[in-house]
Amino acid sequence: MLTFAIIGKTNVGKTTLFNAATLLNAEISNYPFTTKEPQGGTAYVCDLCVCRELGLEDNPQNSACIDGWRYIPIRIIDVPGLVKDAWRGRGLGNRFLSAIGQADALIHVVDASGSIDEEGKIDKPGSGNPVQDVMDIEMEIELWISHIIDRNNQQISHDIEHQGLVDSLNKSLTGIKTKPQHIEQALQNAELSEKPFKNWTPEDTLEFAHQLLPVIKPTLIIANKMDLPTAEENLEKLTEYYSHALVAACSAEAELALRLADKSGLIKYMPGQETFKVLDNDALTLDQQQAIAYIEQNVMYKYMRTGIQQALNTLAFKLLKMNMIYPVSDDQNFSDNHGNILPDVHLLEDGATPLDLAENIHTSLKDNYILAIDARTGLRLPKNYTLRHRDVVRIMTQKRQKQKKE
Ligand SMILES: Nc1nc2c(ncn2[C@@H]2O[C@H](COP(=O)(O)OP(=O)(O)OP(=O)(O)O)[C@@H](O)[C@H]2O)c(=O)[nH]1
Ligand SMILES: [Mg+2]
Repeated sequence: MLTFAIIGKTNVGKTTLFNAATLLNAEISNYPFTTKEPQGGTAYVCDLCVCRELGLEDNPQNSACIDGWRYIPIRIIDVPGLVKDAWRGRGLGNRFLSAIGQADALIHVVDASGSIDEEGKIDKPGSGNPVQDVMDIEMEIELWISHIIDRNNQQISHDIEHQGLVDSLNKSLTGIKTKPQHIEQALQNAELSEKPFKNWTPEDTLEFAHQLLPVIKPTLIIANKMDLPTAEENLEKLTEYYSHALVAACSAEAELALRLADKSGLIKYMPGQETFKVLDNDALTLDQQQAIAYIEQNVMYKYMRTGIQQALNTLAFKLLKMNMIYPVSDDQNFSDNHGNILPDVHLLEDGATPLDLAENIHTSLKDNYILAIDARTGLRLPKNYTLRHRDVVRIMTQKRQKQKKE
């Protein structure tokens, strides 16, 4: 399953965002280091479902369809707050850095209101430096990566003789999900492709880690706490400084409040939407009315939405270039063998073929693969066909063809 890790300094709102996205109740507080262990949960990415376009009433099995929007589960991990020198074991140590290694992409939360100091303690809004905060955390991860390389120096030097530099480095870094092409690209960007590994300086190793990080962990920066007045100026600074990256304006607390209010039946709110509807104004306490007015005024009118659902979608569809593919067993009825219409959606990377889809469903499907059919047109898809976002595909396997003949 696609996995996103939520990273950032302590007290920036990671757990609030995690709770909003998963509606679990991980402990939230304004003490530094409230979260002590990485914890995982299920969130969703969503896009328009094909059901309406095809005029079908669907019965989703591995995902959900709400008002014509298909929600696909992904895993998110709330990583405890990082501080300077975490890679050396400072703060809560570096043991949870490995949670970052498992992730396909990173959600880097920063307190855009500037309400935390260098150490992550709550301070006067506007006094912090969010641009520096992002840099500090990135530096920690890069130092951690270079530390892995340093630790494996002897092994890498030994392996190079048989496998070459790319494969040896890749072997030492598989724990953080590298691929040989990532290593090659980072070596090139760091201008280290030709330099013998034995001559690398500590600066070379760090530069390699710096180039590797964005390649292996596409990152979305979440400028959080946008509901606070001091955030707007910092958002501008963040977008300017990180012009090469995506910066999303969010209010995790507003999203959490809206989702909770929706869950308890006070309002109707669909994550990602620009509006919400109060169902029964009389049922709201004064506090609740004030909270809703605050969110309307400081988040919804200003930024159109809380930003959380868009952030998850942007990571999946734009940064990781995932496509939603609908496999079906019956291409006439767009259903599985039990008659469920458009039962499943699989997230596959851009460039994936029908054979990749078969493998993603089950390895046995890949082994018995014969051909794939585009369910919309009934036409056979070439083996090297590149699947497109929202394709509906029937995979035919050997066994099924034999059964057909009988
Ligand atoms: N105004 C405002 N406050 C927020 C927002 N998101 C989180 N907070 C507050 O920021 C404080 C820290 O939130 P947490 O979610 O516990 O932060 P964290 O990053 O998980 O902190 P650690 O686990 O200690 O690293 C809490 O007081 C939250 O209520 C937001 O969007 N707006
Ligand atoms: Mg936390």
